[in-house]
Amino acid sequence: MTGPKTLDDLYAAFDGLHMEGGWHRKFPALWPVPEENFLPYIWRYGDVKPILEAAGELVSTEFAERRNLTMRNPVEGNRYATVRTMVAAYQMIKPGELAKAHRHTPNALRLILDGHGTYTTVNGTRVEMRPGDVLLTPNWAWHSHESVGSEDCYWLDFLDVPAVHLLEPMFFERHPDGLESDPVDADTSDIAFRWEDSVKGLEQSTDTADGMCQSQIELGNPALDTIRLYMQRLAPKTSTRRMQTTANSVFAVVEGSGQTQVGDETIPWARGDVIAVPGWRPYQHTASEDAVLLRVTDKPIYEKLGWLREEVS
Ligand code: 1HN
Repeated sequence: MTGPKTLDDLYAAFDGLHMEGGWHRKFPALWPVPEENFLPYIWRYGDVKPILEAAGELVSTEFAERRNLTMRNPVEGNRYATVRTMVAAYQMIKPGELAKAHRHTPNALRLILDGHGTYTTVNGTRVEMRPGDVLLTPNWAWHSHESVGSEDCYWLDFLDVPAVHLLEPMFFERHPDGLESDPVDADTSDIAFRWEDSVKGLEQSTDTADGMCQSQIELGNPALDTIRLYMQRLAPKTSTRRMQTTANSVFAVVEGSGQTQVGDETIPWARGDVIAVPGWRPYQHTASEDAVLLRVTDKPIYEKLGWLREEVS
């Protein structure tokens, strides 16, 4: 035998070949249930709005193109994501400003918070952005935003950019002409979920998402290849059941106030806040007053791959 004679020599030989024995790993490869990784966290609109206002004075859209502030999960080593597969951002646009057209493979959606007179153009269709509306920008769709009104407009962006970072199919380009030519105005569109329709839908819905809300409607089915969207109404002074799911969620508070228990933490929230609920962390909501949450979840990824596990207790 000419190979290594001792265990130490054997392991040194593995190292030399950039290999590792399954029985003496430096880091485990398998574990019984999902490990805690990304942290539950909240970004408060009340903290962010003055910062965005200041950015409005200091940073022009000429310079920044898009005045968006992404929310970085505070887990150590994370450079960008809000939860494993998704990033959320606050964005503000001032009267007369323009965010030029671009497209990218990450899927995106927006939830409008405040302001009127702003339009988004998606693949040649121009739609108004009104508070409570949810607007989609699917994979590789051109999109630009412009303000023609007299108010600052605030919204939330949600994208699957971190999923694209993980799997690496990133493509991005700016429109060669800056903007799409001759957009067509539309009030109803496949990419627009209007607030008044959500309110009506929630009044009529009997879906309680297994006790996770008083009523829920899904926007799209799914809204995007990687993202499902649910508007959820919570009844005042009542707690939902407790949910544990492998899918990640980001909740945006569309209306009302309350708190969410995630693991051992209790996180109070109000209108415009964004709450990161990473996968497999048990969570439960309690509304103080009538509340509506937008749940943005990467559930389609887990569904398609056979990795969705959910328990309600
Ligand atoms: C993006 O393209 C927009 O188009 C907003 O408004 C936020 C955050 C990360 C990456 C791309 C937009 C974004 C973004």
